[in-house]
Amino acid sequence: MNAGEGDAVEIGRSRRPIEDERLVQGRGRCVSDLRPNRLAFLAFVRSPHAHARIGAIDPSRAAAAPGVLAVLTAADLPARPRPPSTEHLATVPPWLAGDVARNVGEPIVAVVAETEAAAVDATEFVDITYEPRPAVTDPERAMVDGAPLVHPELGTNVAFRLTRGTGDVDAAFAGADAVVTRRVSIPRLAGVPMEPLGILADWNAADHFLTAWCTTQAPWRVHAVLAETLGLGPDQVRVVAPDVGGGFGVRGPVYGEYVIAGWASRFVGRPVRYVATRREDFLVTVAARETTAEVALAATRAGEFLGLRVRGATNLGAFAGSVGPSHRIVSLLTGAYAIPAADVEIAGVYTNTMSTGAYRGAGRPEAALLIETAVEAMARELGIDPIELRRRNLVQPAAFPYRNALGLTYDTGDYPAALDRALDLVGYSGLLDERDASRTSGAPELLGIGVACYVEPTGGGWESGRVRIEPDGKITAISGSVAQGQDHATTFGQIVADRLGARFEDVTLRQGDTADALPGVGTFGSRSTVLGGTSLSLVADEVYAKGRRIAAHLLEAAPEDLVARDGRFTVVGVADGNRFVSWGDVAAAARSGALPPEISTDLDAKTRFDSGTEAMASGTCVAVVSIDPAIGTIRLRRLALVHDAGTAINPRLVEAQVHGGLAQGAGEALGEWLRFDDDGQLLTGSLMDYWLPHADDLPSFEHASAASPTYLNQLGVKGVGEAGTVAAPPAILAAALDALRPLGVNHLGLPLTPPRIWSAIQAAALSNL
Ligand code: MCN
Repeated sequence: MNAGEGDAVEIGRSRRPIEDERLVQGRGRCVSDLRPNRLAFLAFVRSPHAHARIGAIDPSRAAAAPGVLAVLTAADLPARPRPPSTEHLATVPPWLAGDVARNVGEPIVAVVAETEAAAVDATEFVDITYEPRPAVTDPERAMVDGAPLVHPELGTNVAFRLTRGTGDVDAAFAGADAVVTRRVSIPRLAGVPMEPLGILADWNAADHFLTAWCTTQAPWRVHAVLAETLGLGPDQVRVVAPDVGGGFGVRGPVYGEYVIAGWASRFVGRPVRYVATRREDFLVTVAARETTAEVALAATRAGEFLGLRVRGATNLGAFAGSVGPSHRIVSLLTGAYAIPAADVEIAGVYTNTMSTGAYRGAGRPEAALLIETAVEAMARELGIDPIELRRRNLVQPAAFPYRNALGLTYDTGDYPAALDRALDLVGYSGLLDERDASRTSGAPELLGIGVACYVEPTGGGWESGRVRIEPDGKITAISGSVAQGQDHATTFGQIVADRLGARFEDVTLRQGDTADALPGVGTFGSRSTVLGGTSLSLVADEVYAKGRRIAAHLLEAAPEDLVARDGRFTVVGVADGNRFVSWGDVAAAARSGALPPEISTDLDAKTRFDSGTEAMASGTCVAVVSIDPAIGTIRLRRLALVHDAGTAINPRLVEAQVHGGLAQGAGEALGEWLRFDDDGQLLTGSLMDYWLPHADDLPSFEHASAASPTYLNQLGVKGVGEAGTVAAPPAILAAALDALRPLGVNHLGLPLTPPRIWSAIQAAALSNL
């Protein structure tokens, strides 16, 4: 028996993360810390127009500018291959725009120079003539006949209409006692990782080999695209994700800037680095959310949900190679509730804005906001307490595995228990008294309490893992996952140590480097613990079994009688403290050549794990806000989350993830908003204009666990990375509506900026006259 099977020492332990000290002290190595000899720099001329025909491009003045090594246009690069996608979904951006620019910021010319300043200066000398064309930035307007077409050859701006549903929805609505309908607009967001987009590409002409270090969550994706575009074999490219200052989903795509840097490095025969400025990062990095939908919910008088109908449109920006987060939205719209019939549709629409994609939650927050808004509205309509209404409709523990009306399977959970736990955590009845007092005492601020229940599918696809016992008995674990701050070295080290019965200190994790020759997928979608963790656990078990066989031979015992703990194999029930062999002894024996041939000496194993079905994490969030009705300001007083991550490998890190997610969710609710004017110019393209929450905008978060281990993997783990971003916006919105209830405000949109709140209060006052 290894320690991982029933006698866990590390799993469940709140270890301090081993990577944080280095990162917090600024000793990380990010792309911009890398300065090889003869480093050259890349800068881009980007479209100033949201939509324009590009006329003549004259790079001659730029090419002659001091320090300039090369000026590249679309004509110098190979065409970008279209993904094998269907219908209107094969519109990947060209590496550099050739004849048409489709959004502000689209790269048109790349300049390589001796210094960063020389490269940026030279971009000013590129002469381009543009014929501006009408642009469209709003997806609903883009769907109207006669709207400017982003890709005229498609004849429409609608890239897809994604539908899901089962059950007789018409009958459900016809037979309902109550129907509520709400229009919900989810603002466009930016991911804003601390480190802007960056790449350093280094072509070695002698070896015909390209090495690229980049800010990616998926080095193997970048590897594939670089190899294909540069016409290189897989063994001629190495991609490394060094320390990456935040990914949040928006570092998942393969950005054209990566490819151009690789191309430029080969062209000038020098290492070439590109690091976006913050303003460029706002223009280039995929944006997210921006979905508007009408949601209708039908229920009986007693509050039993009967049916759900949703029609919505999401802004794809100028290009889309897949349906992106929309596939999540359409499968999650029934949320944590048992709704027997549903009929939903989300249209993906092209506009002249930068492309959108996955950002922490990626479809889960959109779905949660839509269903929770409808649930709140229904509670008001029926006059039923919103918590009681939720309780009556939550998927019950006995129903698992549960298949929702949109075709998604939920594995395990106890949603009512999580709800109760969350209410306990905040001392709900006391809070109600405080809220009621704020309504009657003439206090300057109104208090509001909001609750949201959510589900978070985690761990889709496959991931790889490899475990190797080194000659000295130390352990190397290699994962296809790659952390950008999630502390995988700690968590995965804990898993491997337990499964091998080894010391945590003896395990080293390697990840993020394709030179490790372990093809992997990457880190996003709260997948790494479920898939990366489980694959390491499985291979550690395999290595353990081989190691134990060797140890048994050395100890002259039966393998089944051995146990490994703290790096040593001992015979169960034998008190002799000297009768043990360490992993070092096992490794030495394996190399000695002295073992009988029937004993395997290969202490190195790798595997891929695919759980088939995603593990459904879930939970409940409670928010408390206060609003000054005189000026519309809102203050987030409390934010509490009870999350079910199944088995928590490291409860401290689960909580850390919850905190990060809640902060980003609070940002979405309270102020974040990426906005364009009608001409497609970005209005909030700097940190002076794009509001992000500061520490003093946020309360001290509260968190508790509700563990329902999954049967989908041997560790029982579910993910947690996105929980807070899914849960916080609807809870905060519900709290704001609760605060304003005495003033007759029935509907509010995100973000909850003071002018919007104030306007809603004024509108309610006018309609109550
Ligand atoms: N964990 C655990 N036990 C579990 C589940 C998770 O101990 N049962 C802990 C582990 O420390 C694990 C971490 O929580 O390392 C996150 O686990 P998981 O939910 O599997 O998520 P991933 O590791 O796949 O990380 C992705 C997730 C996502 S989708 C976004 S977006 C996000 C997030 O992580 N981006 C982040 N958290 C982030 N945190 C930082 N600092 N930076 C980002 O870019």
